[in-house]
Amino acid sequence: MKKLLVLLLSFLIVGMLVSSIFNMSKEENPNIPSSTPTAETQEPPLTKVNYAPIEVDNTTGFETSWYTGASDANVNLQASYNEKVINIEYPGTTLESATFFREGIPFKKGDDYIIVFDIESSVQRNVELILKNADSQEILYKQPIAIGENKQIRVEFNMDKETCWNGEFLLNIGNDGQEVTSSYHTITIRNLNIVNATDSDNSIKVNHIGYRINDQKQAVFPYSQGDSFNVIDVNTGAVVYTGAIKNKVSNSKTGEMNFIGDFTNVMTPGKYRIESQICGTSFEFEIGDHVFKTVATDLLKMLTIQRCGYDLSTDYIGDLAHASCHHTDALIYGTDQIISVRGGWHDAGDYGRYVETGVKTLSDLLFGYMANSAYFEDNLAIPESGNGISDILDEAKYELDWLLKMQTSWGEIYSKVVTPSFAGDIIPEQDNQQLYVVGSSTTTTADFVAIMALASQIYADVDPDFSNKCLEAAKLSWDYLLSSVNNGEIKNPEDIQAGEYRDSKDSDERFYAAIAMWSVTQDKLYLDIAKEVYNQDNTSAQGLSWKDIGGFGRYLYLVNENAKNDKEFYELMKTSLVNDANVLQGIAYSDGYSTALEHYSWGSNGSIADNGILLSMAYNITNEMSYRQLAIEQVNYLLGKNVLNRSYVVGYGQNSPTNMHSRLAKAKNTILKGALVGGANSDRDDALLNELGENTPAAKMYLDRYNSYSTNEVSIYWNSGLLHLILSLD
Ligand SMILES: [Ca+2]
Ligand SMILES: [Ca+2]
Ligand SMILES: [Ca+2]
Ligand SMILES: [Zn+2]
Repeated sequence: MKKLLVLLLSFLIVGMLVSSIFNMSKEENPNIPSSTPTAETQEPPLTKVNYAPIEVDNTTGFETSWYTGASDANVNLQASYNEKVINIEYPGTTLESATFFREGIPFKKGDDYIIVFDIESSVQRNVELILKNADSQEILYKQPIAIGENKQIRVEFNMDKETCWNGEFLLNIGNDGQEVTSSYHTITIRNLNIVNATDSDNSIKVNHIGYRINDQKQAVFPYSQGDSFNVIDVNTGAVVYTGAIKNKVSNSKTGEMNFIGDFTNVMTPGKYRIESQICGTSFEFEIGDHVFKTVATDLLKMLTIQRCGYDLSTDYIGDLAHASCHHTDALIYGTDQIISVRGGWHDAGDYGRYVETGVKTLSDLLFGYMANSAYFEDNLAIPESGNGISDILDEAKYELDWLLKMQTSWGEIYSKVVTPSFAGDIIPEQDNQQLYVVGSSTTTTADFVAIMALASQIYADVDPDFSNKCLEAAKLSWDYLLSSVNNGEIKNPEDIQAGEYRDSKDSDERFYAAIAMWSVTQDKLYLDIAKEVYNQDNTSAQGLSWKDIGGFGRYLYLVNENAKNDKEFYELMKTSLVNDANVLQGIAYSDGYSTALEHYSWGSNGSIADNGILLSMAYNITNEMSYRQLAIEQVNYLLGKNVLNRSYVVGYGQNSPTNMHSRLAKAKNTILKGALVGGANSDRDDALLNELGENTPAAKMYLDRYNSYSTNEVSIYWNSGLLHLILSLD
């Protein structure tokens, strides 16, 4: 009897309490939404783009983190992945008599959270949702909820207190003072998600620029509990496509779970964003035929900006306008001889000029032109626009003309033009140090032969005189090369601080040189030498980087109309290419972003572009569509579909670098628009990276800081790689 009286009394008190909270207007308690949304009501569009889900269910299917508690009540919990059924045998005397909770949720000061779950009860009743600091018991948020039939609860919460690492989600599910509550009933909770809406590292990842109409289109989601995503037309607000979030991939390179949403079927040109109830909203992007054209143009014009020894007015390069620089004669290191080596491109964030990287860059430009010669016309607003020649060939010729100056009278090629020390953060025309021509090697000599032979082929129609000049130069250096053995990598003298670009293996350069000579002359002698080089070192046909560059030779062979006449060597080259592509495919398939990179070292973005080029080459030779799709995914990575949700091309997409390591941009206090930065580097090659925690996943080892030169520098040969990739696909 006494117990019943206490019960009745507490029903009354709790009932009064609950009703007073319910009657409180939104103005009095801003934490209470004016209406509790249900699954049926349309959510207002989310305004934030970054959402990080907090793991509220473990992923093995066994529940470990959720509990029920009772003081004078009797409840038990049947929990499975994604569903918790609470049996309330006896509700106790107060709403607080029974609880359902989970601790260990971080609530960070200033961050916004979204909490979404479905709840139903076998009887109509009231419960109370509480977010609190489990250590201090301070209540952070409180909301009464009336439940019965299944409904969705959605709460938005801003953490305005000090960060609390042991936050708690709690429902008070004891006696709410209503008759019905005192009888046995169940409460079921499903699809519970707690999302940090401020965290920038976890959101829906898309290519920020866009997707071409017929390409595979995927977004990467950080989380899924069987939910779907919508593709929204930004202009009309209409949902144009709904798809499932699926294909969970555990990604060790990003430290995440990745889930994939495919919207390849959206093929109407327009501007879109992707939304999911749980993960929020992606950046906006385009679907269209020519989405990469503008970025490709600026990728090329970055090379114009890098021109050395040329007066570049604002007409051509805007804020980055600079006068002619480094045009004095250079001393040949260790001698008193001087030569004129004016011209060429500054390599990167520094003002050095290097044959190794120049030839890689030129290879990308000329192969890109071969793949897609109509892409750029004569109108890019560079100094040679309007001369009747495609501007990509004009830009390439600026470097080729410089390379010709690096040739000795006996055919050997000098390796670099540098100053004794790296310039400070000054504009190039203020760097008045003595110029030195340093070193020579068989790698740079073979590089020279390859690119001059290729240039002779490419310019034959547009500029026959130049084409002949290139071929003569190539032959002179070829003869020197044949009579020279590998003279090893070039190390800088002690009193020269410059990029080293050390390359101890010259078989790949020799292979490329021999194929390029064969390609332009069709003289079998060169092909025989290429085969000889390949037979001695079958890695000589691999690589698209400044160091290992033989892959350009391999592809140049495969696309030659006479290649198939030598069926055996053709198949050898084709198999070599396909094998390389299959290795990359394996790597890409184990990564939710389809990134074809195993190790994130210095210049990872350049490697990703190069690997994309290789996949694109494999597609062109085999017509195997999966290679092409993966090649496109490498473009997507570089333009924003990556763990950091960053476009790595300065000035393009959201969240692109603003503190790129470029002396010119720094001295001009502006950005180097159109430059691809080096990207994540798990080798910690600059001191700033030590600010990132010991366990930072490889693909997140990036800092948009000027002094993180090993992640945020620009270079001509990373730019050219992405440009070549786009040209090969577009
Ligand atoms: Ca032109
Ligand atoms: Ca090399
Ligand atoms: Ca090499
Ligand atoms: Zn210069």
